[in-house]
Parts: sequence; C-alpha cells; structure tokens
Amino acid sequence: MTTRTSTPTAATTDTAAPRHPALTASDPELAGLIGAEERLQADTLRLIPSENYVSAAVLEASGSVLQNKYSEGYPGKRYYEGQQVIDRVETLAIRRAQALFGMDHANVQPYSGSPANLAAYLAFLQPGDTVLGMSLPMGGHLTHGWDVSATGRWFRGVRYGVRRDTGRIDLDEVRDLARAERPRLIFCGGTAVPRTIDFAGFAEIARETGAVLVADIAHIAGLIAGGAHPSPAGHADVVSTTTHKTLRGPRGAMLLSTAEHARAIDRAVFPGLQGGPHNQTTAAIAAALGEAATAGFCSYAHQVVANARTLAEELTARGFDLVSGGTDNHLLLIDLTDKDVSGKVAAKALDRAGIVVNYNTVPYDPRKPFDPSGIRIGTPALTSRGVPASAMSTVATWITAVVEAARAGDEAAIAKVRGEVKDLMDAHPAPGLPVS
Ligand code: DSN
Repeated sequence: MTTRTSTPTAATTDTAAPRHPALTASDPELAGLIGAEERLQADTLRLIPSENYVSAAVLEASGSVLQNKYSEGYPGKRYYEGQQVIDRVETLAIRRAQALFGMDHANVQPYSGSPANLAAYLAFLQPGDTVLGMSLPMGGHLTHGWDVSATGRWFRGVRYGVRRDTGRIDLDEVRDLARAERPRLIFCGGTAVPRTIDFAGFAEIARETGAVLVADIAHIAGLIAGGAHPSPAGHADVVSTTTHKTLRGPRGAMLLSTAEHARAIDRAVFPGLQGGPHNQTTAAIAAALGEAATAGFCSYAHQVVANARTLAEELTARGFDLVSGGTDNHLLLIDLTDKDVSGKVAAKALDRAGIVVNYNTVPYDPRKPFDPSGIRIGTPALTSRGVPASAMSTVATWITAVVEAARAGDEAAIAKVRGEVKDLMDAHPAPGLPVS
C-alpha cells in the first residue's frame, strides 16, 4: 500500500491499492482521483446507453507508448519518419474494421464522433449546402445539422423526426423532405433511437434524390458487429461510428465507406480537419475490433438486446411510458410526464441511488432540454459485467422505487436502493477495473 503525501480528500480516501504506481508516486492527488473514478465505475449501475467498460487489453493499448509518435498522413504516405511500427498498427486496425463491417474502405483516424461527421460534410458539401438529419430532440445528434452545431450554422439543416403516434421514424416523411429539399447529405442513426434503423429504406431515398447516405452507427456499432442489428453495408455510402459505445473500444471514431468515396473521406480527415492521428487510440481500436470479431462478442451483443428488451417489458409492466413502446436495440427512452417528475430530478435521484442515467428530451417534449421530460437508459455496460436478463426485474423495481422517492422526497428509500445496487455490482465485477 502506497502512502500518499497529499491531503486526503473524498476522492482519495477510498482507493485501496496502487493501481498506477508511477502516478501515485509523482502525483498522488491525481492518482487518487483516478482511483476514485475506478471505484465509482465499479460500484454503480451504469445505464447510460453510450457508455461501457473496455477490456484490460484495450486499456493497455490506449495507454501505450504509441502516444509518443507523430504520424501525419496514412500508412506508407507519412510526413514523419519512424513509422515502421505505426504503419503496421494502423493497417491492422483498417483491415479489421473493413472485415468486421464489410465495407471497402476504413479510416480509423477521426478523433471522435463529431470530427468524423464533420469530415463527411467536408468530403461532400460546400458551405450552405443542405443536409437532412434527424432532429436532435427527436433522437438525432448535434452534428446531423442541428442549429447550435457548426453543421447547422455552416450548412442548411433540414430535419425529420418521429411520428407522434408511434414514436418511430416515418420514411414517408423522410422521402417527402428529401424530394422537396434535395439534400446533398442524408444522415440516418442517432443518439436516442430505440428502434432498428432501416438502412435499406434510407438508401432508397438517398439514391432517388441523389444524396450521399451517411449511416451514423455510433450507438449500435457493437450490435452490428455482433450480428444483433442489421448492417448498413451495401446500403450506406459512408458509415460513421465512434468506437467506445456498444463496440467497447477506446474513445475514438472511424469512417467507413464504399471504394468510390475512399479518397474523399481520407482527404477530409487528413489534411482537411485533423493533424496527427492518436496512435495509441488506433492501437486500442485494433484491439477492440479483434475482440469484436469473436464469438464471445456476438453473445455479448445479443445479450445487450435481450437485457434491454426484458428491461423494457419490466418497466412497462410497472407503468412506465417508453417512447415507441419498447426497444429493438440497447436503448430505452422513458417519458416521465405521467410520473409527475422531470427527467432531471429523476436522473439526479437515480444517481444518488448508484444508478447512472442521463436526462433526455422525448419527442415533442414540452419541456426545455436542460430539464426535459425523459431519461435515457441502456444495457451495454451492465451486460459487459455479465448481469443477466433475470436481474432486469430488480433493476426495474429500483428505478420505480427511486422515481417515486424522487417525487416524494424520500431520501431513505434512495439510500436503501444504493446499498442493493452495490451488492449486485459486487457480484458482477467489471472488465478492466481493479476494484469491485
Ligand atoms: N454523447 C453521445 C451519447 O451519449 O449518445 C452522443 O454523441
């Protein structure tokens, strides 16, 4: 046990072992904070659908000496020498991405999802051109042409939503908008879409109207890789994804495309938008893609969906209103309007109970985005811990109790759930974490 020299704080007192010995010696305050985050991730039921636990192997790759190297350019065509190893690492990541997602071309350099999407604009659009994407409060992403994003300020954003009666995307609306507005780019996919994305349907509309179709699969990449969601390959011209959500890799992104668009995509990422790639992230992406090609990952992907469906059933049985009535994937969007509690109040109460979610707008939300009507939850992280479908009834019971406690101001009930959550988490250690 390493003795810390800094003044103990709440964040530094609960780390038991020197997991990061060098950092603990040189900067005990920071080491303590990292230890506290490890403890938090170990002890809480993390239901944010875009979060996960990476493996120890992915953590090692992302913390490797590859971060010491500059590599502007692409394998075989760099602006710096000394690329004997880096070229092989990036080529490995590219090959694995192509094989896993069945696309002609892969660029593994985007720093994260927003730069990846911005690269798609740079590849195909001029400022002022029209982009058709899903409205942010309906489940889309900022970078799909929403006003406050550069993509909505520098381009003309036109939006589709979901039907009020079904909570689902209406492809007739998408087609009508595409015919009327003639976008250069159409985005499908989003951040709060609990239903299967009809890539073939979107592709037909894009082809008819002469648009480039970008499938943003950031949320569902792991499900697609594991065969638990249909693939955009053969439908989308470009596929954009982060690597750290259901795919269970490091914080990073990839752009995949048909051969026709390979050059435009590569030039947009570098030199169009970015400088040197983050080689340690590239290595960790390669590690994650290697893991995602295994039978065990397929089981995980299907279990994510099975857990989400079971949780949806359990919540519905307890009177919760789920947008679209349920889920086909990893994500559930709960409309709390009839619970007399806002999404923010519920999310903060759940956090006090050790259940980590995010508050979220629901379609046609009358409330503001900073205090919306819903919460968004998902099952990737708990599935990575091996929490089975049979536990979803308990999870639903906890959510029910905490939402009621939030309404009634019953902190004792919230504290009781926190203890029970800790017991479940202790029984299912998280990958990559030293503490549990
Ligand atoms: N922030 C991501 C999410 O939570 O869905 C989207 O970029």
